[in-house]
Amino acid sequence: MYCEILEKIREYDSITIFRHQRPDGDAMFSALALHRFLSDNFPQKKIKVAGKDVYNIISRNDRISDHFIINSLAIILDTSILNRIDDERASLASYMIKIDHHPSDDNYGDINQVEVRASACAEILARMFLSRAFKDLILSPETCRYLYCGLISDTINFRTTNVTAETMSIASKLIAKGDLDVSKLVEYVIDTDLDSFRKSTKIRTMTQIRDKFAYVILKESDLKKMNMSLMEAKNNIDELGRIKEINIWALAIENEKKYDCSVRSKRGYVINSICKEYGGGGHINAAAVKKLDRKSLDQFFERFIALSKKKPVKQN
Ligand SMILES: [Mn+2]
Repeated sequence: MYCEILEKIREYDSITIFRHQRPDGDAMFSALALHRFLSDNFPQKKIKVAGKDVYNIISRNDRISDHFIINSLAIILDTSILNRIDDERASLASYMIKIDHHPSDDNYGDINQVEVRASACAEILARMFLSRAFKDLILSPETCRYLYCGLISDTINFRTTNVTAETMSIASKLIAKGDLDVSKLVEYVIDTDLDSFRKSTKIRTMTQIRDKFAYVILKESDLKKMNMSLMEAKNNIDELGRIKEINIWALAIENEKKYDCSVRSKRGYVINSICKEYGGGGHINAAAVKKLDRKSLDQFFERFIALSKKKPVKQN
């Protein structure tokens, strides 16, 4: 598959890189890594990064004409479904390559490089760049740095259940090849500023516990009081993790009278199937739903309360 992707890259004079709406670190750093990699290796090609939304640490949203997209190869990163791409013009492109690690039935690409065992989209890109098919191409320290940032962003510095020996092996190669300062990059990507720290502290005090399920419901009025955006609030889901007694945790945020809810779980607690029933989706231990009314949210939570009391199932 990696050979086919490289063939397509060679074939096109212009390439547009896409990512999902409200990009997280994996989506943004993967886009930057791919942009850097392609620019280093194919300076004669025109490479653009599409997107409207921004990411808090670093962003790149190029101005791109319809004409450019129509004639370009589209590479879509970290985006499981077509209508989550942060520029609906992606489907205008003459050829689409999807590179993603989310389980999904939406094979919208002409090539679909979907590796659900990968901890991050950045892990897939790194594996591809390090693969035999790509061995004659330049992998610059900047590309390594972006990939490593994507990796630690999605895995919260290698804490999530989808981190594997392969993840660490790839991380190790990136550190060596890019001569990366690991502690500096953790500070850059993971550490919080004082303002966010204070807000997270407030959110933690709002935690409610039912059996082995922990959750916070943030109303629009709470966000207003804390002067917090929806996106900023969402990042706090991990604040509810790291509790030994808790197996599943969730953060619901009111948005236009409905609730968007992120859910996380420990290994052995399968939550994405429940999210799917409520119109959402995601990974086994990290999933989300959107636009639930209050009644559905309560029912949704009841499912996790029940599940949280059960013994974990085997999960590789
Ligand atoms: Mn990701």
